[in-house]
Amino acid sequence: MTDQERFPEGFLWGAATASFQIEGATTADGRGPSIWDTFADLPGTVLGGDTGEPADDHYNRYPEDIGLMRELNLGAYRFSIAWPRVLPQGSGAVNQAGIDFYDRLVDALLEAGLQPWATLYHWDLPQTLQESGGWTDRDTAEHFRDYSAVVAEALGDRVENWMTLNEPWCASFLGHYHGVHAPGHRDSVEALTAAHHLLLGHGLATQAIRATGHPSRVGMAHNQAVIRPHGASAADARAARRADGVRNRIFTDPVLKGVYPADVKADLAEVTDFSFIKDGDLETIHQPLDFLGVNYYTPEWVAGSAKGLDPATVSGEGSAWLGADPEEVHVSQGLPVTHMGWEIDPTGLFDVLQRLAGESGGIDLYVTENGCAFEDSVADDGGVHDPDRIDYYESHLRAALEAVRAGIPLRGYFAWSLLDNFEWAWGYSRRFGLIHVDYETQKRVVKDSGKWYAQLAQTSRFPNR
Ligand code: IFM
Repeated sequence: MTDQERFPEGFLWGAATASFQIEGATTADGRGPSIWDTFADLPGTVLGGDTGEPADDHYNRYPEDIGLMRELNLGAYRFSIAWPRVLPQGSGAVNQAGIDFYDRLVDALLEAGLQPWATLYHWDLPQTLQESGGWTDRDTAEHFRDYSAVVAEALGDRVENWMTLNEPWCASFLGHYHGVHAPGHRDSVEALTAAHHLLLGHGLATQAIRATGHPSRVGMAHNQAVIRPHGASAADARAARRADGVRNRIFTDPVLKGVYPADVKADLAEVTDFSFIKDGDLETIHQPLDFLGVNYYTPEWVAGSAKGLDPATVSGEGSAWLGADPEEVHVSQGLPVTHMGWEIDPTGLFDVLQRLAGESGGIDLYVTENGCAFEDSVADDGGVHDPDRIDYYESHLRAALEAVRAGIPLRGYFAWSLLDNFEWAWGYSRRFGLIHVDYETQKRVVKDSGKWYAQLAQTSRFPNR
């Protein structure tokens, strides 16, 4: 193996999770309900009627989980803070017991030699705030700033790396347009309004973290979609431009450039007049960032119309993305898929890193999520043998290494996920972990992919297989 096969000195190896997906203990120690508790309780929203209980009972088992992180040789752990643990009503009275949990977690991580990387919003909005409109209500952005200030004040002496939002596209569009995530609404204007207020919240929270005076690096974790035209026609190119606008540039242009893209505003002129954007908002949103997180799983191919395509490959007719023309569709390419049905194409990871490196002006990039679900089970020998997941990780990490060699400032990689967990509308049926969790007994088993990742994290070289 040549040195070309080695990640650079100091490259950060981590794994990621999110509060609602792993913590369980949804009523412990004064935690208030979140929109995901409410949504999951509604019939037909989550596969199998699964809820945030028991998840991985990480709230009680975090010491064991940190032991496993050490076994995996991780240098960093990305987790999210549950807003309703800290402020059960979303604003107002702070629940000290909620802060205490994250205090204990952060202390234990540092003691184990792991850097804590905290995300402030990974979708568990306090239910009380939803009752006054949630992210469609401008005040929610200000409540998010206040909550961020409380957390950054409490943990900022030990947490240096902060992500304000995780995947604002999911929180706004899956939650308010497609209706498959909490709060489960289907309304274009709501979705666009929520997206703007999330971005405003990001800007305000960034200022609040910095105002604590603790040394901090602030970023955001984007699921920048890799949108590719299916064919060479002008209609496919137009569909790709439009989908890219509403999936990506509507988030990255305000954050990185302080503007909304003109073509997106024109495309959506019949949907909204954008009057939710107030004077000064774009300046607030456009805060200088210390890094950008990239969450990547799969590319998407789009076409201007389904005419002439195999119907079995086409999806999303009528509503492929917010603002899509009725004929515009997604087209699958027949590549191997994960248990999510997502096509596997590591070249998308290189492409997204290259693009964001160009757009973000040279700030550090981190892959803040990348990984795959497969149908794992514990074998008779007690192990979990998941060669497909190792293939997925290896191919994507080779793309990441190619990006590093091309001069892209990629500084680290967080596998999604540390543990099998609650995969939102798919409940516990989709397993993304490097560590298998038996939800009945809470027994953890490091999968073969976890052992493979542990070797990579130790040596920064691809293990022999
Ligand atoms: O599980 C999710 C995570 O919460 C956000 N990014 C995508 C993952 C896999 O779907």
